[in-house]
Formats: sequence, structure tokens, C-alpha cells
Amino acid sequence: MYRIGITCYPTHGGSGVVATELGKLLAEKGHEVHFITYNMPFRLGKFYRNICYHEVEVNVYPLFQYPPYDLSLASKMAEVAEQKKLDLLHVHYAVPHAVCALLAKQMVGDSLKVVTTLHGTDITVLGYDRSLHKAIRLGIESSDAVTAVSDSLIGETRRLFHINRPITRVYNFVDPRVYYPRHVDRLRSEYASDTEKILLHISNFRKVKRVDDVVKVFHAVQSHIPAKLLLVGEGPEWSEVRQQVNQLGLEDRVMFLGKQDEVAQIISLADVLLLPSEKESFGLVALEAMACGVPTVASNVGGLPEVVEHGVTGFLSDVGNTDDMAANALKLLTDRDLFDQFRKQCIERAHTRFAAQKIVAEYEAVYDHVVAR
Ligand code: GMT
Repeated sequence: MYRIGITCYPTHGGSGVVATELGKLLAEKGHEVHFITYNMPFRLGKFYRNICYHEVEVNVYPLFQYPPYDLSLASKMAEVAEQKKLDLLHVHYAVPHAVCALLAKQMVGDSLKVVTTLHGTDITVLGYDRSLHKAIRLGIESSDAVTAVSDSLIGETRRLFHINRPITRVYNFVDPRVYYPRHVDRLRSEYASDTEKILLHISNFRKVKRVDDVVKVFHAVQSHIPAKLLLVGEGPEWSEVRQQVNQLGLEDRVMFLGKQDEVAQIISLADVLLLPSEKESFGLVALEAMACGVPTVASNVGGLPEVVEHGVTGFLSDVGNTDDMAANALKLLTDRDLFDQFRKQCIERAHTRFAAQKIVAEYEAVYDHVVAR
């Protein structure tokens, strides 16, 4: 059993969800887990005997224009590592977390190992801030082990950062005790009638998610069959999307549900998930939907083809090809046999290939490797 420090962004977002769920499952297996973050991870939920939360406090000094968060985090990591005799720090993102963990390792000594998981965000960050290139590269090159959430992300990391070191692919996972088709008949009737289909999109409404394409797809679908669209999440594009919905006269067919934590329940309301992103290193929500028996209509980018099997658990189209996406959604929504077959295949694939138990064991194998070295 290991003593593990975990650092992630504890807010809504796939990497925070994965890091938090991983911590909980590791604790269930008997490991001692210490979250070192600036806020309580949002899905931590109930009390666990062997999970501790260590808050990173950032003081504001009149002398500094910017509070030194990264240094506070590195110092906190070192303090917790020493006090709790941590074997390793498992950090999510190369910047700033891997770089902070490497600093902590210098403060504490070489016996503290650093495992870095890449979620794709480092690459997105690089897209708008080239000045971080060297810092991201250092974080990846100098970690004791690096994992990435898809083969596509490994390829992109190698291409952009000219990195040859081993990177282990460890897919994201779902806990089958949480993600399964829920009985939501009563709740469903509050959103749609029996004759209406429900389409769903969940994201942080960043431009990269192309939520405007979600609305375009829905606009086409509802002109053929009675349907409703549920939009879950909030973010920078939210107002634009609202305006688009109004301009298309879809106000009474599109429901904005804001940020939600209990997504398994909401996903179970839906017939199809729409994920037309510009970029997606994995697409955790497509996996969550799959586990609840909901097929995904998505774009054919990044790690999405590794998650959504075209013609088996959903359909993939070129980015921006909303006509094709609408046609695919209609295929699923108008052919009961096809839908039932996809639904079965979704549950089966999510609960085998992406089962939490299997993936957590893959992370433990990475830990075994670095600690034994
Ligand atoms: O997609 C986002 O905006 C959030 C971001 C994150 O860092 O949480 O998601 C990234 O990590 C998720 C968990 O591994 C992946 O499922 C998402 O595909 C990935 N986002 C992108 O690559 C854009």
C-alpha cells in the first residue's frame, strides 16, 4: 500500500473528476490518499478514513503583483510529503502541477516519486501561450512516470514537445456503481412527453466544445421528430448559445440546467449525447453516457474515436459537419432496434474496457514501477 499525494484542479472538469474518483478508489483499496489542492475536490462527497485534504493557501503580499501560487503549492507538497511520508505525488497536468511536484521533490529528496498524468490541457494551454513550452516540456521529461488519457494525446505530446521518453496510456474510467442506466421515468416526464426524444450536451461551454454546433444539430433533428435538448454546464460561450437558441425560436425546446453534480441521473434522462468538440483528448462525458446506455454523436477528433466506436456505441463526423451529425442522431432516434443494440453495446463496452477496477490497477502498476526503481 502506498501513501499518495494527489494534485489536480478541483473544479468542474474531466481531469478534476478523474483525479478525485481515482483518489477515492485508491483509498477503498487501502492506500492512504492526500489531496493537495486550493479547494476541496468537488466530487469528494462522503468521509473516507484514509483520505485527507490539505488546502494550499496563497497569501497576498502588497510587494508582489501576482500571488506566488505555484511556490505555495510546491512548499505544501513538500510539507505534506515529509509529514505524511508520502511515496509519491500523482499530479494532473504538467503545468503547473508537475513542475511544482518536481520542486517539492528537490526540497524533500529523491525518494519522493512524481507521476504526471496528461489530460490534453497542457497542449491547449500551449496553443495560446508558447512561453510555457519549456516549462511543460520540463514537467513531462523530468517526472518519474508519465501517463496520458489516450493514444491520440501521446502522439500529440510527442509531436508538439519532441519527447521520446515512455508515456503510458491509461484511459479514463467510470465507476459502474455510479454510472449505470438509472430509473428516471418520473423525472423524465418533467422534461419531455412520452413521444419526445431527449438530446443532451454537457460541457464547460468553452469555445473548443462548439456548443453552437450542438444547437445546430438539435435544430435539424427537431424539424423531423419531436425532441427536447438539455444543456448542462456553464462557461464563456453560455450567453452566445442562449442568444442562438432564441434566434432560432427554440426557447421552449431547449433547457439550460446550469452546473450539475449528479450527472448519472441527468444522463439517464437522455436518448443521445452530443459532443461535437473541436478538440478532445478523451471526452469523459461520452464515457459516462456510454456507461448509462446513452450513445454519443461526436466529432472525429483527438481521443474521441478511442472512446466512441463508430457504428457501435455512437457515430463520429468531421468537425463542424452538423448535417451529418443530425442525420446520425436521427438514425438512432428513429430506429428502435438500432438504438437498443447501441445501448447494449454502450453498457457492455463502458463496463469492461473502461471499468474503474481495471484502470485503477493500471495506475497501481505505474506506482509499483516508479517506487521499485
Ligand atoms: O475539456 C475541458 O475543457 C476540461 C479538461 C480538463 O482538464 O479537465 O478536459 C480534458 O481532460 C479530460 C479528462 O481526461 C478529457 O476527457 C477531455 O477530453 C480533455 N479536454 C480536452 O482535451 C479539450
